[in-house]
Amino acid sequence: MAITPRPRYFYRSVTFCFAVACAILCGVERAPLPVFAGQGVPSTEKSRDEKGRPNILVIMADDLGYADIGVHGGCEVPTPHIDALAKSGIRCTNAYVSAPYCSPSRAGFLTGKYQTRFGHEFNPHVGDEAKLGLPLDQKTIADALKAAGYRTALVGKWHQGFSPEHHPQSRGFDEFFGFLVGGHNFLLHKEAVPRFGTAHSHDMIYRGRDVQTLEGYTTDLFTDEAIRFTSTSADRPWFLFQSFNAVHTPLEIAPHLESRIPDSVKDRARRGYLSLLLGLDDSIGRLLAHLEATGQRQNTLIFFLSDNGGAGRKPYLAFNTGVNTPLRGDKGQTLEGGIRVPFFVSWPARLAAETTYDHPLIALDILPTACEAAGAAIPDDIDGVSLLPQLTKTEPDPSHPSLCWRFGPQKAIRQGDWKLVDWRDFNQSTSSGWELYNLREDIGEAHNRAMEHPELAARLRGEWESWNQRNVEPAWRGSKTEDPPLSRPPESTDPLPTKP
Ligand SMILES: [Ca+2]
Repeated sequence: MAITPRPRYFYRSVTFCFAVACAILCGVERAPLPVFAGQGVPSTEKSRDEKGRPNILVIMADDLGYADIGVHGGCEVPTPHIDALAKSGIRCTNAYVSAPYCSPSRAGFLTGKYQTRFGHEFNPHVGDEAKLGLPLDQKTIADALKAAGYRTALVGKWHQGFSPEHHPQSRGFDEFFGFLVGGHNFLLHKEAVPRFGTAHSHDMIYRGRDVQTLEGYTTDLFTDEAIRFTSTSADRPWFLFQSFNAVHTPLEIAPHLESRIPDSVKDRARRGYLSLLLGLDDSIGRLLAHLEATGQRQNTLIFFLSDNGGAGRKPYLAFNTGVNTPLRGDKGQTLEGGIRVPFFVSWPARLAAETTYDHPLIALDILPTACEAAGAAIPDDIDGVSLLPQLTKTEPDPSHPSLCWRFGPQKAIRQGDWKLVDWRDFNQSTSSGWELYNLREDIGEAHNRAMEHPELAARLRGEWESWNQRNVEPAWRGSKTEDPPLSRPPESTDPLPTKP
């Protein structure tokens, strides 16, 4: 459980020195911090409002393998900045997202609600993205913090709809720099012609609602933008959703990072993944060093997580080589590898460093936690709960009696150490049926205990069924790989059949 912390100033000093040293070693001079008119020398008072409210930063990685970061044992390339961020606060070891897939997971985080309650069960696929997206009657974390007086921005991936009504600036974000769909290439060329309609919507990066012509590396450009947004002098705190698309496909190898990938890694796809991971880690280091240098780090509440698990090496699971060991399964599955993610909470002014929180929590909790920290009203119709009471105690209590998932035919419920799960591979026509695992003893979900504990399995199934009563039919169907016929109602009653 919680580790007795050293004096906070110790970690502040270590973290700052480490961040500065790493920033120098990793070539921060390659992209110096921008200086804007009227800013002058960074002030330690910048972005602090009279009420002392924190800035709020959510750093989301995309399809990050659970085991690929140093703090979880990854060693193929170092991730010193992600690791330092974990150590600067609380590493949550049983943290989940509400879906094993990009768009529904993000819809859950953004609203604080199980996305199956409002039909956002699957990705809005490219052909339909012009009309589909986060349902317009839902409010986002940006809406809540904007209403409380925060400046709000989204940088990077949106994936919550393409239409003007679904645009981030229609959903609570004052500023937007990034792309609207589910993926994007990383190496940008000014001569490229923007085009929409492919899986990666190449070269469609927007500032606000205007397409940009850009050259560079998207991970770096998104970090430049984050630094710009958090450098703007203001008497109001800010909320930034820093939504990196690394380490999602395409697995492009950046020329400026390739020399840091070990020669021992021969597989080109894996080399591409590690290139994306190096770029992500460098960027997080640069952003955190900026917050430190501008006096904002202490009173910035930072969440770091991935939107779902690594995609492994299964081509039908958006192959990215991400490694989730010791967890079983990958992106797209309700096994632990799809839904349990790296998750850290760092707020040096309020939370102890070098600690862990081991009870189950879910990304739905970010919205109410941020609202409580900001003194903002917490919406009363959400499923997430504020984690502050747990994270600020030395003996935290469980925040949720149970957590539940539905993703097409796949289902799961976690209660204490036990998990009941019905999962499938995208290449299988049937799901597993209900299986029961004790995650404390069996984190790899290797030993199905359903036959040993039929009453427990039946009770958990009943609780999942009760939870499911509050869900609705999907507002649109997923692709036939993620949403196969076995989970669908008869075709004649299906209002939104999948596009061919
Ligand atoms: Ca994802």
